[in-house]
Amino acid sequence: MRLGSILPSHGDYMALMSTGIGSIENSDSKMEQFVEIPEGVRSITFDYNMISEEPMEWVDSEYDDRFRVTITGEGQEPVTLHEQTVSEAQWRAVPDVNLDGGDNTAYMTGWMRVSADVSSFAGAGAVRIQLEVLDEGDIEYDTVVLLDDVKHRELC
Ligand SMILES: [Ca+2]
Ligand SMILES: [Ca+2]
Ligand SMILES: [Ca+2]
Repeated sequence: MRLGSILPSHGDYMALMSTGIGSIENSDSKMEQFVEIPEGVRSITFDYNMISEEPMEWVDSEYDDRFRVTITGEGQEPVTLHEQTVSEAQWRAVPDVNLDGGDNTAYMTGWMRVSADVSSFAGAGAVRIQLEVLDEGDIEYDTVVLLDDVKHRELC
């Protein structure tokens, strides 16, 4: 699978989440999974590449799409493991990607590796891990997040 000239960070496959294509009513997109984090697991790691048409025209505006990863323990409030907003990202142009709507100048963060501490949830029963790509302020200018190489890491 590929999006323009963008290739997966590992292997041949990657997952795509979007505020446009494939999302409900052309807006937010959500993936969630209930998992048990085994005793001794310290962190989860994943790679993501955020692509958006909001840059550079709408950086630091009220249009500020975001990618957010949260973890929620049984009966607890969600804890944010990672959040990337359009306004806070470092962007580079991807001339061969044009998402539906918006304009024709798309930018990407490039593949970023996240390692998030989940040690306090290890051995504590089922947790919900939620990944969201959120439209903030508009639904015209879309944002896509590519995901790859999701893993957990044991304490050693
Ligand atoms: Ca477009
Ligand atoms: Ca743009
Ligand atoms: Ca948007």
